Amino acid sequence: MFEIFLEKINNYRNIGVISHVRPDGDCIGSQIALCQWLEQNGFKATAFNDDDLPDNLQWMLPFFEIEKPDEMKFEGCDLFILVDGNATHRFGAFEEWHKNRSEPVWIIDHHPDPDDGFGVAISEVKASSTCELIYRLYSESDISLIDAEIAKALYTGIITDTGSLQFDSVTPDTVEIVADLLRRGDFKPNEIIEIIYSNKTLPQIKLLSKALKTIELYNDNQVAVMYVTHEMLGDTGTTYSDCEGFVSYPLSIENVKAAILVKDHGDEGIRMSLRSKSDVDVNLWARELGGGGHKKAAGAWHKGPLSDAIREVLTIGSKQL
Ligand SMILES: [Mn+2]
Repeated sequence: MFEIFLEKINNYRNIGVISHVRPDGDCIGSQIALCQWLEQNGFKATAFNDDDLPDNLQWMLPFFEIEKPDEMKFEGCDLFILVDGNATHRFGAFEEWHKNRSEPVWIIDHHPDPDDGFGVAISEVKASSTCELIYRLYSESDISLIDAEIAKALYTGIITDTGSLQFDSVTPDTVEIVADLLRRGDFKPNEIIEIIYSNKTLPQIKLLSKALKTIELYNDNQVAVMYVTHEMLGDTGTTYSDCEGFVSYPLSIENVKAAILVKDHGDEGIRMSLRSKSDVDVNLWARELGGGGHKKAAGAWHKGPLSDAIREVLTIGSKQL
C-alpha cells in the first residue's frame, strides 16, 4: 500500500502534516503517529491544525506539538501531507495559502471520492480509520518503531472512528491491529476509553435530556430526527461541541435505519449530522445538501430555518427508503 509513498518520500526533507479542522481522534492520532514516523526516519515534520484540540484529546499534545497555520512555517516545507480528509478545503488556512504555490500535496485518508490532483493519494475507503492506514505504514517499513505514544495515538483514532469497534468498517484485521497496539504500547483499553468518553459534564447531560425529547420518527419509523436549538444551549449553559455523540441515541432505536441530529447554529445556518446503521448511504443524502462524509456517517449545512432543513433532508432520504 505504501510502496510509492516510501520511495517518493525520500525526495523531501521538511514535511508539513495537516489534520482537518474541528479535529477528532482519528485525524489527531494519525497526524501524531505520522509525524513521529517521519522524525524517526530522518525527516523534519511540522504538524498544523487551525483549531484547538477538544478537551478529551488534549492528553496527546505532549506526544507531538501541533501548531497553528503560519505562512513562514508553511514556506519552510517542501511537501505537505493531509491526513483523514480528501479535499483541501477540509484543512483550513492551508487551502488559501497553497493556491499559488507549487509544493506537492499528498493525502492519507479513508473517505470516499477523493479530489484529484494529489501527488500521492493513499486513499482506502475500506479502512476503518486513517490510523489503521498509518499502522500499515509502520508495518510496511519497521513495525518495531511503534512505541507507547504512537500505539496510544493510533489506538485512539481507531476506537473513535469505529464507535469503539462497533461499526461495520471493523474487520478481523482492525481487531488484530488493536491487539498489537495494546501489546506494543503496554496499556489497557479502559485507560484511554475513560479519558475519551467518561468526561461528560452535568450541563451536557441536561442538554442531552432536552434533545432526547425532540426525537421524532419518519418514513415508517425508519428515520429518526433529533434537534438542538439555540435556546436549549442557553438554558443549559452549553455549546454546540457539547452535542458530540448525541446522534447515537436516535440511531439506537429499534428499526431505525438512519438518524439525523439537526443543530440550529443561528446566523451560520443549520448543521446536520447523519448516521446510518443499515445499507442506507447517508453520504448520498449529505452530498445532495452540499456536504459529505462516509456511507454511515456524514454531515451537511443547510441555510435554514430548522424546519426547512428537516423537511429537505427527509425528502432526500425518502428516495432511498
Ligand atoms: Mn477518520
